[in-house]
Amino acid sequence: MLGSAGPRPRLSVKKHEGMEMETETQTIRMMPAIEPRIVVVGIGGAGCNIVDDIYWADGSIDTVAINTDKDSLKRTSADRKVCLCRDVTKGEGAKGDTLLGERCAKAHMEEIRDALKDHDTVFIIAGMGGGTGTGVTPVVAAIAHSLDLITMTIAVKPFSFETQRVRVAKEGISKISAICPMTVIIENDKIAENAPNVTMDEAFELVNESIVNFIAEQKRKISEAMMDQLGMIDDMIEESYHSHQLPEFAYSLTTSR
Ligand SMILES: Nc1nc2c(ncn2[C@@H]2O[C@H](COP(=O)(O)OP(=O)(O)OP(=O)(O)O)[C@@H](O)[C@H]2O)c(=O)[nH]1
Ligand SMILES: [Mg+2]
Repeated sequence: MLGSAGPRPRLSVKKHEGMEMETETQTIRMMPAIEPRIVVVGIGGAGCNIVDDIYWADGSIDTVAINTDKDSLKRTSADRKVCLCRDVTKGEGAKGDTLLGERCAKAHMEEIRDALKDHDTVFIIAGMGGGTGTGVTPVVAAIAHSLDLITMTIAVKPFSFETQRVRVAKEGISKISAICPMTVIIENDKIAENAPNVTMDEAFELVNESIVNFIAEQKRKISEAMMDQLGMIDDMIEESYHSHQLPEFAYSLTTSR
């Protein structure tokens, strides 16, 4: 697997836990840690490589790997794996057949829905031009949409020398962006231009790393926005407390009675 030479220590992050702190006079209940419910779904070879990197980089993000290629899926580390139509693809991938990818995804819609539900935000990541990433991604984006999740798709465009795949990728990207307005296109070519002397695998690693960093940044922004909102809620509650907007049978401790 690219960028994963043997198991690395996984950062452990406490999920949604409150904490009690003892003082001399009282026990104070601290605010629970704010963790947005983010799930990253990697589809096909490229998507699964990137999800594997995210799995090892941040234990607080849920990861789902979806593939028609069972060996590739076996090598991928993720919280949840969805193997698509092993009987149909013999577990050997969709081999560039986007319609086959789409059909396989439609046969596993319930399993995919189950992996996405209970989250607020989903990032869908896939390389374009092959059968799995291109065929499955629109189905996953439509499921995310039906669940009302905040959805961003990150579609990786193949190198321009992968001529046949470039055409397929173009069609895939327009289909995906019609379903998911927040679609980000990452061009493998651009990275190769900026780092001209790298091998293809090294270029993949550079792109993958930049996507992992992008997701980390998005997570930080979402957490900050949630903290801000929590601050607003806190202020609002405090204001009603001090302005005596209480039910008539109640009283506030600051009210002089
Ligand atoms: N950035 C990046 N791009 C990749 C990586 N692996 C493959 N790609 C690109 O993604 C395109 C699609 O390849 P895959 O993701 O392997 O294809 P797939 O979706 O598995 O499709 P099938 O194998 O046909 O079922 C390729 O043409 C490459 O340009 C990767 O690890 N990182
Ligand atoms: Mg594949």
